[in-house]
Formats: sequence, C-alpha cells, structure tokens
Amino acid sequence: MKKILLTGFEPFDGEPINPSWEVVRQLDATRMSDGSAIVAAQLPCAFGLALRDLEKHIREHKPHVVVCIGQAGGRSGISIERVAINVDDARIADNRGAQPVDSPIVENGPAAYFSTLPLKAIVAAIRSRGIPAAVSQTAGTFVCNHVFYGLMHIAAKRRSIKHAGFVHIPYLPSQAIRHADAPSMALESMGVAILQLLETTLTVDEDIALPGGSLH
Ligand code: PCA
Repeated sequence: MKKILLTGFEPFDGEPINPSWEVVRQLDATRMSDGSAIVAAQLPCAFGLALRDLEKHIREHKPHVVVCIGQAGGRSGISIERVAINVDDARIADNRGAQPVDSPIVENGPAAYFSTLPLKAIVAAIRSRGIPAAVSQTAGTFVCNHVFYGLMHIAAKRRSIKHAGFVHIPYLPSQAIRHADAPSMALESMGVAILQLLETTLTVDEDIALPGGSLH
C-alpha cells in the first residue's frame, strides 16, 4: 500500500501542546482518494535528533509523499513553505538544550532546496475551502527549517519520494488565549486544510500560476 508520511512536532518554547502534532495524529491511518494511507509520526523538537527520526520513518515506511508540519505562533493562516536553507541559527535552545548559531545543516550541501509540493495549487485549494493560506518564503532557521532542509536533502536522493515539503500552522485557540493579540485557527479547519493539501498534491501534475509572493 502506498504511504504518505505526515509528521508533527512535540511541544516547545513553553507551550503545553503543539498544534502540528494535534492535527497530524488525528489524520493517522486516513485513506486518500488514490488509496494511499497516512502514517503519522511525531518528531522531537531537537536539532539532529529530529532528522535522524525522520530518516528512520522514511526508511521504515517508504512513503511516496512526505509532508512535515510545525507550529508558527503568530502566523494567521496555513503557510506552505517554498524554500529550506542550509543554516541552523537558533534564537532559543531546542528541547534538548542545543542552540546552534550559523552552522550548516549539511556540510557542503546546496544553499537551499525548493519544496516539491504544488504550492500555488495548494493555496488556491485550501482557500476554496474557506481557510486562509499563503506561500511562505521562509521557514525560519530553527528546528522546522532544519527538518525541512534535511527532508529535501533525503528526497533529492530517493526517487521513490515524489513530493516533499513543509507547512507551518498557527496556534490553536487554546494556546492563543495566553498570547496577547495572537491569531489562531481551529483544529478542525487545520485538519481540513492538510487533507486538502494532500489531495491536491496527489492530483495536480503541474502547479498553477497564481500571483502571490511577498513585497518584503
Ligand atoms: N515549530 C518550530 C520547531 C517545532 C515547531 O513546531 C519551528 O518553526 O522551527
């Protein structure tokens, strides 16, 4: 059976939960229209370790699609990440106490990798469900970008992975009440958005030319 690997992170930065894991775990074992089944996995919020775990899950499940999801507190919609860059630069320590500064993720690796998800088609499809979504030009330089870059580095060598990418999601309402003026999104909407993202990835051959980007 074809498998889709979907990952979320453990909580970090003092939060009691991580919305990425809350969304991903409720989608475990879901069957998509092409017969693929979702496999949900949680990654530690730790440089190095998160990537080793991701690699293990990929080796075990041999997915044809891999989408990693992380929390981006402060963002208001579903952020489909365009690019992963080859640098770790942590503003806070990770869950194991590591705080790398300006270090490459892969020594002598390419400066960046692009997502191989049909970004614009995904944005349009999620919006058509009434849920805010946009392409994001940076996944930051913390553990999420680290995992995204590592994922794309693996996918560049493994032909069996047809599509791979990263998505940032907002706080859940239960988190946002503890942060002044922070936007949030209901769990149900996030689940609908991620399923829509996967269906679009499975069915769209060529991305659409939807104007987007950002001015700064
Ligand atoms: N978000 C962090 C790491 C784990 C997560 O959910 C990030 O954006 O790097």
